[in-house]
Amino acid sequence: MKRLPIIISIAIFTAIMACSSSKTAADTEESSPKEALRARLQSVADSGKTIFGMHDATVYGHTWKWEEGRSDVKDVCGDYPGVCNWDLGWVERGRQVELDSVPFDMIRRQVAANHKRGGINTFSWHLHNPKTMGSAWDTVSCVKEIVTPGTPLNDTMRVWIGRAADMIASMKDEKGNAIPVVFRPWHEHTGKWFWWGHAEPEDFKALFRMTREVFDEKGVDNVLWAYSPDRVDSSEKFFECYPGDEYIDILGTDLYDFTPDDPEGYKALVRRQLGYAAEHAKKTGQLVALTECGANDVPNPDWWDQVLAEAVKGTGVCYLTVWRNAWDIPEQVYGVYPGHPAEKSFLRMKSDPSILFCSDLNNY
Ligand code: BMA
Repeated sequence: MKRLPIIISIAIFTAIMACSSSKTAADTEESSPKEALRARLQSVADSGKTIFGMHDATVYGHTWKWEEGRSDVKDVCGDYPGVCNWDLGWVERGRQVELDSVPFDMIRRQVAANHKRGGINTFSWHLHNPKTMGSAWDTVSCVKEIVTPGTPLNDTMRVWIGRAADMIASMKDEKGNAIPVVFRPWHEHTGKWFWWGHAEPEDFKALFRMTREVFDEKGVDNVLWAYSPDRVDSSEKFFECYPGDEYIDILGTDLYDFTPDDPEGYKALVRRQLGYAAEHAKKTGQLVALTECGANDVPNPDWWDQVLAEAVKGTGVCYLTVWRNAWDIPEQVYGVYPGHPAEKSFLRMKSDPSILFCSDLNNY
């Protein structure tokens, strides 16, 4: 074959490379909303920092409700949490409000508002027991039937998961683009308080895989998937019900502080359990998060900066999420509010450069 002059060869080669590299599958992947979210969380983890998050943070608080965009956290420190968690409970039955009475339309608006200001949105799901139509806390066993094809409960659950998928797919920005979110179904399965906590390990894995399958069938792809066992005493237990790396993007864990008189005990618990996740994530490149935590009523006035912020330092956790300041149950306080005895500690945590709030996320 006749040789082309060197300069023409270089030009052709460069043109081919430019063309093909702008269209590779990897590039398309990287520019998807989900991959953009993964990259942001990864860069937070790489910087050794942790985003502070809270459940239902901008729709109600300790003494108020349905003031969209208000936040007890912002009332105290002038900034929003960087992660807002929302719940899908009751979407499975086609309801317009979730189980704590937050309208799904309000959630949609607040997810978009949080996304617009640079915040990250996550979802949990306290869904009904499909066998009894009782609540998530109705522990009548049903998972084996759910994961057995051809059973009525399998059909029901496919419809229910489909409704969750549609709701998540409906999270859009003002231009109509999908907003990437973290979804954390079947949380705290190592505890015995939710019906899915009573499944055999293989059935639990099948339930998780089936959930992803339904999302995939519907083409819902704006989701990073999180796994979040409650406290366990070994790495084996942590991964006993794990559906597999291909199903999970974020290795999370839910750990509440029930021992306010023993701050060292809680810190050790958090570090030990996040260690199980981090050890695995080191091999796979997954993210690690403290997906739910809190101390009800925050009885230790130094808890935020001296216990929580200290517990996550050096663990590689990209975000932590505390539960709600319940509008309907005044004794349920997992965040802060103006005048709370631990307010000063919260402000000290806010000024810790390793704990990020919403406005810090513009750098990620
Ligand atoms: C629980 C409590 C309940 C609430 C549920 C779902 O931990 O806060 O009051 O209904 O979460 O948000």
